[in-house]
Amino acid sequence: MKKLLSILALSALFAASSARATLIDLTEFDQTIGTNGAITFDAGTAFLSGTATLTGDVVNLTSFAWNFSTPDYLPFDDYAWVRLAGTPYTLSSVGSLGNTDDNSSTTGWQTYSFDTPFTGTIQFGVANRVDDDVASTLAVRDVVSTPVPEPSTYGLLGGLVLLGLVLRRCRKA
Ligand SMILES: [Ca+2]
Repeated sequence: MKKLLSILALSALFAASSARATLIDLTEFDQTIGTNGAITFDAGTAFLSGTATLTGDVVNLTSFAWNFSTPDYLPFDDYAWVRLAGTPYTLSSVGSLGNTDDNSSTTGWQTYSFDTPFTGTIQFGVANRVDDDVASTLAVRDVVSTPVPEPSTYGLLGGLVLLGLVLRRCRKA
């Protein structure tokens, strides 16, 4: 009986401590398509092009992957951003990638990791600048969150620990 309880307690402990990372479904985000824009989804990857945004609320976001690609050139300084709780951060731009001879450049897949898991409204976006021609693309995938253990898990764990202590005490008496 005690062995069984120990196993149960260990199982509960494991379940509580190893809160598994989960992927957030980007298709549940709100899409805004502006001028000459489009958003498409391919196996969990969102492709935003032209001028478009993808906005949603996340809980305990730990990381996401992004890739900015552009066939545009200066002074048509298209750019891509992520906005966290209203504060924008530029991911990349035509200017930062630099003009290329073949008019096509890309950051390749990059991982954006949070030191502290982010909870709140997140927006991914890409925009044309100067004119609406020659669409740049921001691709986003692997939007990963780490769920916090549910209160019921803590309750179960606490109950099992208490039961174990009581049984141990009874045995000693
Ligand atoms: Ca452009």
